[in-house]
Amino acid sequence: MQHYFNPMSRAMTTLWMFAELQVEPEQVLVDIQSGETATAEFRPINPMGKIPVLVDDGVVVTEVAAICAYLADKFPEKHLAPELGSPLRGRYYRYLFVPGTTLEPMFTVNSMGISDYPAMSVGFGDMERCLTTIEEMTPAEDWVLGKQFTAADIVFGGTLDFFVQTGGIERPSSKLRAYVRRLKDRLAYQATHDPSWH
Ligand SMILES: N[C@@H](CCC(=O)N[C@@H](CS)C(=O)NCC(=O)O)C(=O)O
Repeated sequence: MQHYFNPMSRAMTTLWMFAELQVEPEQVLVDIQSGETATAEFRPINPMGKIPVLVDDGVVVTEVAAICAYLADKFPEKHLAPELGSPLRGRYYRYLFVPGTTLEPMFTVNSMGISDYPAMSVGFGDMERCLTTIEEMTPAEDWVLGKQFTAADIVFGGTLDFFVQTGGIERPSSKLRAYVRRLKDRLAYQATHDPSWH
């Protein structure tokens, strides 16, 4: 497996996923600052010119959430996903998908100072709804599926960690701060993140 990554990117989340699995892929460092994602070598791998990318036996997987979900299913013995067919799978998917499809676009638009958009038709609605959803979805104890830590915590929790760290969430609740603290206390988080984030 090749993992195309850069430490100053969303690929930190997939790096963390590998650390939780205790699996070591071949790491391919992509210099996004110098435009390596736009080269003739990289674009055929991901026409979006984005990292992270996972290549597993010739199969290309892009998107943080898809890579984490793929890896959790590839290594079922690590128990980073609820079993196939379990009703918990619905909750698991919700936490995997809501960050990239709904929260990230809202926080990006907000950081650009754009407020003139049709809340009814854009997928993210508005900031008030996103913050209420985050608060409702944040677990008061343990992890998003209860006692079992899963890839959904890496994707959803990792996104909240980033929003808090970068000021996107200006006033995180004590419940949210405690959840992020639990994530940061994990050895695999600490092994993959710069100490200034711990
Ligand atoms: N939707 C993608 C976003 C990936 C993304 O935006 N990656 C950025 C780094 S954080 C990137 O590769 N930028 C390089 C570029 O656009 O040239 C995902 O979830 O993986």
